[in-house]
Amino acid sequence: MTATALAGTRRAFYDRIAQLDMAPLWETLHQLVPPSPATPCVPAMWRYDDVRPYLLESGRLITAKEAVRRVLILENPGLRGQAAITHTLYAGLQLILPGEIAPSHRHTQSALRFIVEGDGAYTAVDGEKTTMRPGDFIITPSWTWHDHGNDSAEPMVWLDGLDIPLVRMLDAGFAENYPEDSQALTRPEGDALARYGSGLLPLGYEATSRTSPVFNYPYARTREALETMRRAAAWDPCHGIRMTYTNPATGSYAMPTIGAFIQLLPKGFTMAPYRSTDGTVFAVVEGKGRSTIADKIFDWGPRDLFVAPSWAWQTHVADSDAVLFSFSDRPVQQVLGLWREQRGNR
Ligand code: 1HN
Repeated sequence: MTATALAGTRRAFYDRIAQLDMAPLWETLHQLVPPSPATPCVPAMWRYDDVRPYLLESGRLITAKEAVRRVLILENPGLRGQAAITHTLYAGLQLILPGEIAPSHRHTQSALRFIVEGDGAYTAVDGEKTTMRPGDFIITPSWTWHDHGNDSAEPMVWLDGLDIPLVRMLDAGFAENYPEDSQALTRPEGDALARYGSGLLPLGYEATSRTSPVFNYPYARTREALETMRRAAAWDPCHGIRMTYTNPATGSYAMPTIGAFIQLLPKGFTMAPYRSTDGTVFAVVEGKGRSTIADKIFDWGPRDLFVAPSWAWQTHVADSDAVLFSFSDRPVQQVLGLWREQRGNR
């Protein structure tokens, strides 16, 4: 048989087996097990100044109540239409205006909030309210009731991060609405932080879930920790001072599916190149700088957002002291034994 004849015979064979819902592995084997991650996710950046007018415009188009959650999804340009910023994670910017309530519901998807703008709106999670301030890291564990409200006089905006694409892939999504807009509160504000987040734990406490019992990690405390550490700590050549938000009862990540980090980059320092298999979303809290992600260069300032795909080289430079928040699916990859990282030379 000539090569062309053989190709034709194979094609006809593929067509025949397709009718039995079968396909030849040898045609796709190399794509199925690439030598290194071949993600459709691309490096991308959202400048807050570009996005903010549209966010406020959405506030004139729909109420928080009608929308349930008034969010503009940050779609990775390589993953359009999938509500995904990386292959496993969703990100969006949520707006809640003075006087509004985003009604209570719960779902198996875990969520994090990182507060971007405004001061004094609240979120209620699992029977407790917390006031949100810029830079606060707040979690909504899987299957906990949560609603948001804005009793302040200003619009409030935060970054939402959820494991939606991951849970979708696992077909493990459930959701339900609370019978009223606001859930019943069973504990005073600050209870969880006092009880579990003060270097103390209740006598005999045993973790009943993988998710942290602390649900607001206030920026004031985080920032103070970074500031104190900088005086003693050696800077990591790739990360500056980078810390993981943890579950105080287990020492592990705050949530089982999403890892979150905060890092201080010193002024004028060029970080060494770094890459890891967890595609990572970054939110700039303070400072100005530049990140090279694969072949893209992003100049960033406060409130800007960018994403680094799996296994893309990243290098950060801070023009002034800078604080970056970030999140990824690292806990999932680590528990499955899949996570890899590589450090480059400066
Ligand atoms: C959700 O419940 C929130 O509670 C935000 O604020 C974004 C995106 C998809 C599905 C549920 C929230 C969400 C979400």
